[in-house]
Amino acid sequence: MKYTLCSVAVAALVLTACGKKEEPVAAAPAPAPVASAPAPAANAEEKVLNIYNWPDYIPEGMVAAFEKETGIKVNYDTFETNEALQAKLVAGNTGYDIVVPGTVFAKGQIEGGLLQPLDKSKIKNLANLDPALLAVMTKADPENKHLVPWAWSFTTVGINKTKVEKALGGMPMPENAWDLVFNPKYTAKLKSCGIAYLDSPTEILPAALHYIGKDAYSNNAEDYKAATAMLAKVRKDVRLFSATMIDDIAGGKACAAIGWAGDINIAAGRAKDNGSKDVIEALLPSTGALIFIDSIAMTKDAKHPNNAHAFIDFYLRPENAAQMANEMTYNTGNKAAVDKVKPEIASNKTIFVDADYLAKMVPPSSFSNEAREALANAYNAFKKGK
Ligand code: N2P
Repeated sequence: MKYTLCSVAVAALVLTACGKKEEPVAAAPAPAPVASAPAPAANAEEKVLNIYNWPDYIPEGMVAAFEKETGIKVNYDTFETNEALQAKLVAGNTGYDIVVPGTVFAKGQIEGGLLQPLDKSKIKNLANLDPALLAVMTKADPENKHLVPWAWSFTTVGINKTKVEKALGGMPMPENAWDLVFNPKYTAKLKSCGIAYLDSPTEILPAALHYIGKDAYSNNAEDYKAATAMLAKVRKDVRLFSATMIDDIAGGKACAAIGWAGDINIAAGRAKDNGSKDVIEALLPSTGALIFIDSIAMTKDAKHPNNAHAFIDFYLRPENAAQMANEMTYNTGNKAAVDKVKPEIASNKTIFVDADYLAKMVPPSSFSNEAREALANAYNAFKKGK
């Protein structure tokens, strides 16, 4: 698995804001069969596709390129946490054809019948994917029937090194980067330049559990107590909770964050584009960061399955996967795209992770429904306490 995940290239998807979702057209009553009537076309589907994905996850122009090529109008909306997507799927009638859950949630969504299997015969470009990544995903989707990787990366500590060094005032950087966001010795100093946390129980608690030496995906509520006791000590030093912290980091509102490596890389690029000389980077904590694999899936009641398959196949083309890696700084697990990835992306160890570091990372697992509820309660209590 080390070797594979490392060798994975990148893929990408498109985005653009989508306007209002079109209401599905009500089906007309079927006419009585007539012997001479022609069979309906296999893909007689309205030319619409409704996608629900994370923000900052698709290169500009990719949706437009798909629309131009296929004549399919894409409505592209975004969600900020796995919890938000989960709530939509459970409520039902989402109106979305394609959603992109992390595998930590997708496992339960598959088991609960919220997602439907894909027709692999319509996704020829599946062959471009790294089998090692697909093997890791069988933990959530045992036969790789429902999920196709959109991108994988890891939750970690991101810093504005320039500001952090200044705020630490000569104190050396810790050996374990998680100390910067979890150890009061450091947070007390970094609160002056701003600490940001992702705003999600299933992002923060696993990192906290891992930091205190517990299983990051423990389903044991006793472990959550230990994690929240640790978190309580740094609560007053956390300035903001956000799933969209790119501009907060790039713009100087936060100097240390628990965030997604790709988004921290985007923040680094954005700060540079804005003329900042500060060094912003995603760190590789000595005890390991937490891998996530966000996966394309089709909702159980998708109205446009043919269009959904066409889009997945389009996304898996090597040139599109490479564009995703190059522009969004996430790894897509598309092997056929590797030689199209820019050298500065291919050599970035937070996108193409070295095998020895990969071995230290925490692979994704899952939580039971009860555990997720307990995590949410623990997290909300943590956030409220100050
Ligand atoms: C957003 C990336 C989402 C990663 N830019 C977390 N699943």
